[in-house]
Amino acid sequence: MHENLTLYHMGFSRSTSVLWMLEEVGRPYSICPVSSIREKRDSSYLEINPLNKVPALKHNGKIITEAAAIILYLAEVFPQANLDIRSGDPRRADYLKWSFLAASCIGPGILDIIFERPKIPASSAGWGDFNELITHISHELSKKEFILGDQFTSADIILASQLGWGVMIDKFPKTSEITDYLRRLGQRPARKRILEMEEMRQWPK
Ligand SMILES: N[C@@H](CCC(=O)N[C@@H](CS)C(=O)NCC(=O)O)C(=O)O
Repeated sequence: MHENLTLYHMGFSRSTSVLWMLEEVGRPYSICPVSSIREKRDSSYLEINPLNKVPALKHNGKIITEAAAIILYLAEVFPQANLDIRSGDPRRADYLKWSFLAASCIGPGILDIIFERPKIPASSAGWGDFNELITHISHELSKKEFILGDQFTSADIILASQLGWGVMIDKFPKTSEITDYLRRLGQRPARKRILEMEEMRQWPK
């Protein structure tokens, strides 16, 4: 069956992670560019995403938003890409943990650093202490090639996309485990294509 996939995309943004996922999935897709300037953005985009945010994906007429949700969705609907960990697999718990932790804790933690927001008490921040979170991730990455072990999954796309923004910032607590992980993933043909398309020269080489 011919799949109809359109990504509403803004370069060098959260939708870059979905672009990477689409390249890994390997099905034909089209890109509908969305202006990064709100005033220049077509108001009809609000029908795609009432929150006026990218990315959004249209798949066979159905819209899905939220970068991490789109990535997990694509992994599930295209099982041939082997990027999903199905229900019943004992690795499923970690697959969900890393996907959600990356989107809901690492991403906002990085934004706090970028905008130099006052530090939230560890008891209130979803990630506790950000340095401890990075130490935990680095420890996990020191033991394996991908976040779930030997298999590259969409959890790596969600996690590495967030860490990739982090390492571009001076104040991010960069570790060799994270840099090595990003370097490894940067060797993937799909990731290489995205790095070129989006001119992401800061990705560790
Ligand atoms: N929670 C959303 C956040 C999306 C988001 O913040 N997108 C930014 C780009 S990185 C955006 O649309 N910025 C343009 C704007 O708000 O006008 C997701 O993870 O997909």
